[in-house]
Amino acid sequence: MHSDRGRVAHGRVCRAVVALFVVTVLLFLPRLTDNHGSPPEVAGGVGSAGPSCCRITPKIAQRLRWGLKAVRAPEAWEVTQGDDTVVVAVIDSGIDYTVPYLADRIWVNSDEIPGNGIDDDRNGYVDDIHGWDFRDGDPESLKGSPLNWHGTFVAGLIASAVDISTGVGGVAPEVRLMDLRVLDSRGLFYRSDWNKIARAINYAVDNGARIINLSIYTKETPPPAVKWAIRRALKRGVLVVTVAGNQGKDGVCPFGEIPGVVAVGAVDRDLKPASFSNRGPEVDFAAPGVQVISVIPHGMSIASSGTSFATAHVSGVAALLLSVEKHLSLDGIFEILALTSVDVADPGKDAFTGFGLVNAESAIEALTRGSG
Ligand SMILES: [Ca+2]
Ligand SMILES: [Ca+2]
Ligand SMILES: [Ca+2]
Ligand SMILES: [Ca+2]
Repeated sequence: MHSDRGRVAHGRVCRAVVALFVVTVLLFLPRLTDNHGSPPEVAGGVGSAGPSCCRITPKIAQRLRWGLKAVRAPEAWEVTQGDDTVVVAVIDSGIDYTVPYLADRIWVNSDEIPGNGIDDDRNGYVDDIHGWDFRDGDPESLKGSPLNWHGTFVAGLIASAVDISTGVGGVAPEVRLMDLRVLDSRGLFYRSDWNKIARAINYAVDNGARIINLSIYTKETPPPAVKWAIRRALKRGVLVVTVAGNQGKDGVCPFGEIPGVVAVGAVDRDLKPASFSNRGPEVDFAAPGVQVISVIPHGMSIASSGTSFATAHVSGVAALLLSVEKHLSLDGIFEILALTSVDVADPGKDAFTGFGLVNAESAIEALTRGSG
């Protein structure tokens, strides 16, 4: 009996040791196989300073709703809140479109039957009903690895429903959002991910997006495949909007150095350039990027800061313009935005804010005057 019990106990210990060994190997295996033992090199990620305020009372909301007011979105809504045929691709960390504010805003690929395992529209992606998760290599941001909050927040600033009590509201609440996830659960991407970004850009262009919102920073010059994809997007008349960057330094992030890409700096509610906002001759416009409100996965609203969020405001204003005039060229969009922006910071075009703070009301007015 005693020796039997001893053998049983010994067996249990052995099994526990073996199990521990297996778990340890499984935990470290992915790291060991990535880049032959060294951790993958971070090439970029979310363009934000992180969430900073997590409980929004109506009073705070009223104060923080300054972003929509500053770009004169409510005035522009008298003409248009956006058209559901205008699609903005959000290349980011994925969108939680089950958040009620975003539920009806997600783009639906009507040529694709979801969940049947067939690439019905033969675009190379099986069951891509709202976009594609290039991070996981699956059709769905909400399944697989957990979402970083950033993409949902950006999507909300572009097109969420407007809710006065929480301060949440997108600049163009009736346009559609294409969800192209490239960032991981930490909001990062790695050197080995550049081709995912190139493919996401190509997907946006090939599947009908008019605007690509690229609220991600990169530490290094994008490789030729990405530059080629961006140039192709621009040639096809797809507006590419990106961050100035959040390092508070001279020189914008490399996406913004590519000719034709719109680079956006951040201002605060006094319309002063944010201290973190990078500057340079490539900065085209400024928009609200300090303590702006939007939603995060599971539906909570928070306030956060970064040129990512300024970028989303400019995408929203451009989406309103395209909602009024679908055949507007990229030069046309740029010209209207430049002519109607409100001069802030140093007089005239300046390195922090470019042509100035985008103004949806004046832009729509100029467009309807021009085409009427
Ligand atoms: Ca497909
Ligand atoms: Ca299908
Ligand atoms: Ca996934
Ligand atoms: Ca200025």
